[in-house]
Amino acid sequence: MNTRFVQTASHWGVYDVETDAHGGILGARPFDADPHPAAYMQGLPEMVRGPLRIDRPYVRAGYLRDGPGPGKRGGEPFVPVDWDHALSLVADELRRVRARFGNEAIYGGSYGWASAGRLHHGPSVLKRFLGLHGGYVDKRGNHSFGAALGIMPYVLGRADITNLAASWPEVIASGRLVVMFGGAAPKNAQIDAGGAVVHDAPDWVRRAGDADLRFVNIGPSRADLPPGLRAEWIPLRPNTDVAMMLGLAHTLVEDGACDRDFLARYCEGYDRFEAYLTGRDSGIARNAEWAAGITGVPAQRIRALARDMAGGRTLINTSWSVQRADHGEQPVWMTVTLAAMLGQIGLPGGGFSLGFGAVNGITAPRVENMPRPTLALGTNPVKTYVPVGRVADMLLHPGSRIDCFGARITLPEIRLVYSIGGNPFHHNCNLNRFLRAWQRPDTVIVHEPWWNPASRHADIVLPATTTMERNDILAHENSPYWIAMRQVIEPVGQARNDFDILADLAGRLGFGQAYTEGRDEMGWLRHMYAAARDRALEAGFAPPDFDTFWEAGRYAFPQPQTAPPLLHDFRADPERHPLRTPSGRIELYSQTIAAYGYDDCPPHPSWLEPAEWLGSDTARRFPLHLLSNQPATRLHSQLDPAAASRASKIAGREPIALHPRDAAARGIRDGDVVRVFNDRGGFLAGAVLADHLLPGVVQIATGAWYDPAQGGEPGALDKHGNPNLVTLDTGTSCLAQGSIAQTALVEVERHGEAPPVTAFDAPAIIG
Ligand SMILES: Nc1nc2c(c(=O)[nH]1)N[C@H]1C(S)=C(S)[C@@H](COP(=O)(O)OP(=O)(O)OC[C@H]3O[C@@H](n4cnc5c(=O)[nH]c(N)nc54)[C@H](O)[C@@H]3O)O[C@H]1N2
Ligand SMILES: Nc1nc2c(c(=O)[nH]1)N[C@H]1C(S)=C(S)[C@@H](COP(=O)(O)OP(=O)(O)OC[C@H]3O[C@@H](n4cnc5c(=O)[nH]c(N)nc54)[C@H](O)[C@@H]3O)O[C@H]1N2
Ligand SMILES: [Mo]
Repeated sequence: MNTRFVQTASHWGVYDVETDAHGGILGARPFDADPHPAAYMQGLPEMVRGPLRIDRPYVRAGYLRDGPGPGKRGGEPFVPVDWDHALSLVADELRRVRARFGNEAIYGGSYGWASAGRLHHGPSVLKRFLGLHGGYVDKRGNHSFGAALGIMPYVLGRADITNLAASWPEVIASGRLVVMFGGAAPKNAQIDAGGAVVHDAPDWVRRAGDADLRFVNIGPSRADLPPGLRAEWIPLRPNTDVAMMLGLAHTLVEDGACDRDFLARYCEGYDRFEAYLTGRDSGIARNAEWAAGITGVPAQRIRALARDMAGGRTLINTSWSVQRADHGEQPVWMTVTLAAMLGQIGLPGGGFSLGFGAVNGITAPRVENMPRPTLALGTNPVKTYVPVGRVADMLLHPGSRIDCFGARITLPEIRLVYSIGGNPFHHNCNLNRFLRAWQRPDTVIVHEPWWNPASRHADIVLPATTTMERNDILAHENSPYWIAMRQVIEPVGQARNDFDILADLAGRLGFGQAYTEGRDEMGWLRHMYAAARDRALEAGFAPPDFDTFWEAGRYAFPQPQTAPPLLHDFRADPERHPLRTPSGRIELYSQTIAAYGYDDCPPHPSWLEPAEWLGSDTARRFPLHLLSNQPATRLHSQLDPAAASRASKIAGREPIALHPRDAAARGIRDGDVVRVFNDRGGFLAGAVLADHLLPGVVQIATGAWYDPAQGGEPGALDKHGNPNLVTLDTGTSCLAQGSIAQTALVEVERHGEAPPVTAFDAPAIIG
């Protein structure tokens, strides 16, 4: 049979899709340079023509009947309309809202990973479009490492969080002891925002396992480091990392093992912190015994580890998950502080690292000055923003004031929400409250390829293409490649590219030329490529002209073998390379933060009790700490209906891991359907007994498509296993307002008669 292979790419890898003579999709084969392709590589070819594709534009029945206004989003059937009708509804509504309420009533902060590719990135084309329409309320921060983004400018004078991880070559060549809070689960290195090209984490793990290197995994799950590293596991109560780090720090002081020269030369405010640590200010010494009472780690073990750490080169890594919790700024700040006390910041294999292994390319030596083809976002005349996790507050309480990023902002009154490339019913916490909020605005417009929770909760649903139906370029700063992403098949049904949908709307609204600049898809790719190539040539690289690149399918930049340690230049010469903090040094006490006067973010790293944890009163009613980590079988909610994700489900539901002791106490057996709940809501899941967890901790991956027993009804039980029914939607603190998905207590019980899962059924269509 005549088949052909066409190269495309995704956040989880580059691959060739095989099609037959009639355009039928046969499957995908991995990129030739990729030694360990992602487990779910076949997911998109499998789903691209599946039954959940949205075949044409749709409007929620109540919206079509009544027009803009609050409505029962999520609970009503949809009515098919033609493109012209759908686009005139959108254009008219944008005009109406702008004229009556102004651009500040349009929320375009649209959060989400969308798909790989430098042109067809949903949230970016939306920003370009809404900026030209006069502006929009934007989001600030992200769900991934919001607390770190908020605190690091005060501590290190920088917010480039993804550049704060050590690299594998550095660790293997120079490391001795690697202490990891929250581990570095290899499943997470399958993806990168913008595209993973080569998956080499398993090879690095093998080399690290062979090297003379010791790993210590501190956290609630032994499974957070691969067995090949033969790590020592120190089980820790969730959200108590700061107490553990303080116990370690106190031991260094007791032993006289602090590097006082380093602290004096490179740091600001250590004395103030030490007064807190030793109890000189309060009478409470944060020593190993104190830490043991909070963390559940025996005091001798804390002391022994501190001594090991002081005994030679030590790298301390804290995973992003640790800061996705109440007061998440503190563990990040305390990580830097502990590393500063050891005095090895700037030395290879020493100091601190953040998010080592959290995404694919973060542990790779980076190509300096590698340009990327880019679509200009343009400017946003509206300056109002909200922290990304505070969208429900914004919709429920317009006009109220909140602190964030050192400012006090007033939450705007939003009438129209435009969302592309994200799943709000995946990324937001406390979904019952979020659903009430989402039903408030006049209009919600969503572009989506699939009938998933994002599109099901919209008023106007515009069917979007996937990467397989368009041309694009992959280029990521963490990966030394430019990759041609070629169109594999014709658009499915009436789907259109996000870029083209917005170009059409821009034309209707009178700024078509400004939006497209007269270029179509290939015109833009050539233009973006040419500009990036010019910069690459100036920097001494030699990418070919566009046609040669497109034909070859890739351009590989020369990748360095090693990366310099973080802050090595600052260490070498702090006067010539000061940090962009007020003192030019690492701030262990911040005058700026002191001046804010926040109770929930003191001016030096501190242990603050999380809103919910195993030591809190709430634990009497809800005695299990729920962790919701990133899934091994998909990217967030993407590819949940594909075979790899479905194969992982238990009785069709997302697996939740429980310690056998906790299961036995509740009469729960392996494979049972259980109900997980607290005062905020509940969901069903499939029980898996697992002794890799600390007793008292349960764990479920994020990303199961929200499947309420009654659509559109806040409070309805989710039948499929979405952890955000029970998570808390308050911010980390007044400083960063980051999301705190890892702070949630629950109870789990066996569920008798379980209703069928309907997450992967399309909604009712009428008319
Ligand atoms: N409980 C809990 N919740 C969490 C987390 C957690 O640890 N625990 N993690 C948080 C984190 S770190 C993150 S980053 C967020 C992620 O949250 P999201 O980024 O919102 O999750 P995705 O599932 O990737 O959503 C992407 C959506 O875009 C759609 N899409 C893909 N390509 C295209 C396209 O080309 N055009 C259009 N129009 N749509 C497209 C997909 O179908 C999907 O619906 O979740 C957060 N939520
Ligand atoms: N395959 C796959 N990979 C992904 C993603 C995906 O969807 N799929 N999502 C990507 C995204 S958007 C992001 S932001 C990164 C996130 O990267 P991370 O935040 O590092 O990843 P998680 O899997 O959420 O969490 C890692 C581990 O942290 C531990 N942990 C949780 N709470 C605590 C705590 O309080 N203390 C300690 N010590 N440990 C704790 C849990 O045991 C958990 O397994 O992952 C990325 N990688
Ligand atoms: Mo993330």
